[in-house]
Amino acid sequence: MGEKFYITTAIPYMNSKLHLGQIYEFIMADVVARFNRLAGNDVYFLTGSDEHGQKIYKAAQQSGEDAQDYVDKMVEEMKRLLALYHISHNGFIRTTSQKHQETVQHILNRLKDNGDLYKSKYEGNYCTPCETFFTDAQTIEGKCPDCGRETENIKEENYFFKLSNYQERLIEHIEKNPDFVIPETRRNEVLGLLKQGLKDISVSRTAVTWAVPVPFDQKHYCYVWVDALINYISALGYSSKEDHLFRQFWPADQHHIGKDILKFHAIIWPALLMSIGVALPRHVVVHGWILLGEEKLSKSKGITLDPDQLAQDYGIDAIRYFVAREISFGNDGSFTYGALVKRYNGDLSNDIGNLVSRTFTMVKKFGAGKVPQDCGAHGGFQVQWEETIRELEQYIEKFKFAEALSRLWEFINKANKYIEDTQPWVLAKSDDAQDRKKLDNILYQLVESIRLSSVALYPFMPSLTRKIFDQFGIAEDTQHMKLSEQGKWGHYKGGTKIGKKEILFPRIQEEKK
Ligand code: ME8
Repeated sequence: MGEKFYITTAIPYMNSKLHLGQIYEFIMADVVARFNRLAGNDVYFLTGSDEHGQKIYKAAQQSGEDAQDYVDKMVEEMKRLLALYHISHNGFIRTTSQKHQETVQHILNRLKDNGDLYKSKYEGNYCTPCETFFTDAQTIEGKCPDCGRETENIKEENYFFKLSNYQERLIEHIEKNPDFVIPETRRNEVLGLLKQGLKDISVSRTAVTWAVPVPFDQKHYCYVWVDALINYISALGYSSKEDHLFRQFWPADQHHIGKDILKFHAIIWPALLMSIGVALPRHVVVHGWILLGEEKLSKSKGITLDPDQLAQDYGIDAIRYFVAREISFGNDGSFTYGALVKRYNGDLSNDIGNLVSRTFTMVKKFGAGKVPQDCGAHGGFQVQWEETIRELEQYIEKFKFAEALSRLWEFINKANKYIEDTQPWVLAKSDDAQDRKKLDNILYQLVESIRLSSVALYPFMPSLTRKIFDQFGIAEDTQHMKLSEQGKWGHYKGGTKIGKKEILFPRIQEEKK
């Protein structure tokens, strides 16, 4: 039996349709979640929606809707996109849910009882798009240092959280747990911030009422970031009677987030947890940004990065593959159609697509539509597979997704070369029984190589695996595969009747305009 594995994504703001940057985070967390299931771990994958605060309230007002109706609709839209992109989350937490709000109130009470809250005047700046407070010194000509937009000058009485009290303990924790923040560059960034010194932070607002009410002061509403961070434990039932998930899965093994929200996850969140006496998450895994580069300007030419359009034009598998293969995880990466088409036509259509297609055709022609039985003579392929999967697992553990895929492609292309080298069509012409045996063995090994590649690809392209299995008549339940069984050479014995041929990745003739 494997280990428990709790993985979360950030919960996106529900003020607009999900964009590719947010979807990128879901895809990569999904790859990790699916890989852990394949490895036999007991996975709980959480995502959800950040629904409170000024930004969302404004968006609802602008669309002339009641805020709750507005977020209800946005959440449905988000869930539709999660399903479209094959995100396999186990839980979905909404910050406007009763359960979540009760936990937020419980925690505010706890912080107050601990003496970690005090009331004071806040005078400074607020960036609504980032939902962040900035001092005058932090702003750049009055603009937000993070997003460059105008900030609002605010003067309010707020409750403050004594973040400054946690500075030393946070430094100690990060120094003792060097992989608390991954990658190292982000860890150093956090340590830098901590060593500069921490200021106490506002955790309530009076001017923003689309928020969780502070239980001990009617005039105050919880600051949206404190509200949002708590999702990671409210979703598991922390502070409620139904807390079995919390007991089973907390602490989180991985919080996946983008680089812009590092401070909230690596400083504020752990400090809040320390204050309420809850264990800290094991790793905060930080990815870079998807940059649209100059193509962002090409909307007028009809180029769009709309997730629905991308799905329609290239298919979900190809988009998932592309971001995992092309972007060096942890760094920023450009999304360009040129690179997408190149990967699509090269890696997908040419390499794996052709391997499947040629093998299918040969099984149909030379094997009378039936995959030959495993005869036990596996030669070098078995060893190569074992090396491939071992290295692939190591890469994934280190979040080196591009390298993992590149390593798998070496194996796939060895299978392609095996066809050239063994020339099954020559053997097929021979009447010799030995040649027939050889041919059968070649075909079996090709199908087994394809099947195993499909198992390893399942976390990246779950629907591709199903399609490939169907073509070769493999009735495996893809959702419940384990590397220790289905990932072993020879697990499949052959003898299945092939299904219908389907071109997996029809070539794209030219760059989409
Ligand atoms: O920050 N490339 O929500 P959000 C890659 N509600 N990742 C990107 C990206 C891009 N271009 N743009 C955004 C929030 N992201 C809060 C989170 S969690 C308790 C509360 C990532 O909708 C971003 O870094 O602005 C974040 O991890 C996630 O998408 C949601 O961003």
